[in-house]
Amino acid sequence: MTRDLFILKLHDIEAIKFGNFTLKSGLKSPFYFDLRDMISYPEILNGIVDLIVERIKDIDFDYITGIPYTALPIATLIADITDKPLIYVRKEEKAYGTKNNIIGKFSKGGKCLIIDDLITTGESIIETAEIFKKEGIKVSDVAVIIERSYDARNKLKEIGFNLHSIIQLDEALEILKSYNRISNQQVSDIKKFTRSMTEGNIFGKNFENKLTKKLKEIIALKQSNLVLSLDVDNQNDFFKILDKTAEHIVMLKTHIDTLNDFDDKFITLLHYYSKKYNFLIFEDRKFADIGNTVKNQYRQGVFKISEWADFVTVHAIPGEGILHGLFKGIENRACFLLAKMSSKGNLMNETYSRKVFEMGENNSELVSGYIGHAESKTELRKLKNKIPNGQLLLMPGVKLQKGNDDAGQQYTTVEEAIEGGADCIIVGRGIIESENPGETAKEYKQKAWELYKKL
Ligand code: S5P
Repeated sequence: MTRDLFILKLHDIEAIKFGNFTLKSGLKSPFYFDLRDMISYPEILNGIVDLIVERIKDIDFDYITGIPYTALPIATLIADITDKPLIYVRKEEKAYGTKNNIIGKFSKGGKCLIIDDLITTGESIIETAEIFKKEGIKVSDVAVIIERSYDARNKLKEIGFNLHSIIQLDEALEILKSYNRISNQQVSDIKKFTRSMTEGNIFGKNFENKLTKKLKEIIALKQSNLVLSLDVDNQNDFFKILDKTAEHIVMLKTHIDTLNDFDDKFITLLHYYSKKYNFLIFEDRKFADIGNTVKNQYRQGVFKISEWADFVTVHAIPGEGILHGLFKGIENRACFLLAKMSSKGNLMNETYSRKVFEMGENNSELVSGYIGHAESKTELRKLKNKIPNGQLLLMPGVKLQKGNDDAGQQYTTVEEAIEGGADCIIVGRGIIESENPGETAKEYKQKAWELYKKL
C-alpha cells in the first residue's frame, strides 16, 4: 500500500477527522487522530505493517515492542515478518508477586525497537524506554505511524533516540488536500494550530491565565459574549443602565475618567453589581507610556485603577516594559493588548498586529487577549488565526447595522464579528443609546450566542 492510499483509507474510516474537537486539556483542535480501530481493517493493517517493515529494514535491533494498546498488535505482526522476539511493557503495574513489568523473554544488553501509532509529546515512548533501561534493555530507535509534532522529534534526539516516522502531519495534510478531502483553509487552520503549540507539549501549551479562564467560565455560564461599554458621564445614568443590562453581560467596560461625579462610592456600588451579576470589570484605560509612568498611572491618582479593575487595555507600542511596569507585584490582574483598532485610518497594520501577538504570547500570564476589529469576517478570521491558543479576541465597533459615527468609528455587525472569530463583542452606543437598554442588551447577547454556538 502506498502512503497516499494509507492516509486516504485512514480518512475513510474516520481515524483522521477534521472539524472542531475539544481535547482533554480543553483546547479546541481543528483535527483529531484516533488509530485504534485500524486493527479491524485487515487491508489497512497489512498496509501499515508493510510500510513500517520497509522503513526499519536498515535498523539493527534484537527485540521489538509496541506500546499498548494500539501499537501492540502492529508490533506483533512486524515481529513475525522480521523474525524478532516480541516483548512489551504491561500497561497496568503489577500489584503483587515479582515486580515484573516487562512481558516476554529477553536478556540484558539487548536492543529494542519501539513501535507506536502516534507521537505527540513523546512522553509514553520515553516512559517505556525508561522501564526497559531499568531492566538493561537499550533503546535507540523508535518507529511511529504519524508524527504530529516536530518538537517530539527534537526531544527524542536530545536523549539519543532516532525517530522514524511513516508520515508527518504536514505530508498527510498535503495528501488529503491533493485528493480534495480537505480545503486550503483547513490546512492553514491546522498548521496554525500546531505552530501555536510550542515547547514540546503539543496539547499542553495553552496561553491562558487565571483571569482568562474565569472570563471563559462566565461566558459559558451566562451564555453570553457581550461586553458592555458603559460610556456615560454620570453615576445616575451609569447605574440605571447597568441595573437593566447586568444580567446579560460577561464584562463591563468603563472609561472612568469620563465620569463627572466619580467618587469612592462608585467603586463600592460597581463591585456590588459585579458580584451580584457575575461579570468582570474592565477599565479601558489604554495605557501607552514607559513602564515607570504607567505603574503610577495604574496605582495612583484619583482612580487607583489597579484596586478595582480586573482588566485594563494596553498599547504595545512602548514595548513589553509597559507590561512589567503595570503588573509588577500585582496579582489577579491582566490586560488586553490593542492589536487592531476600529477607528478609520488607524496605523495598526498587519506587521504591527503580529508583533502585538508575539508580545502577548511571551507575557501570557499578564495578557488575556487582544482588542481587534475588522470590517468583514474574512478579515477578522485572518487576525484571529494569528492569535495564540487560549487567548481571546474582543471586538469593538459592533452594532446591529454596519455604519460609522462622525469621529472615525467604524461599525460592523454581530454576524461578522462572531463568525469572524471574536470571543466577545464590545458594544457601547448600540445599547446605551437605545430606548430600552435592557432589551437591546438581551438582543445583542442572544444574537451573538446563537452564532457562537454554531461555530
Ligand atoms: O479599537 C477600538 C478599541 C476600543 S477599546 N475601538 C473602540 O471603539 N474601543 C472602545 O469601544 C471605545 O473606546 C468605546 O469605549 C467602545 C466602543 O463604543 P461604541 O459606542 O462605538 O460601541
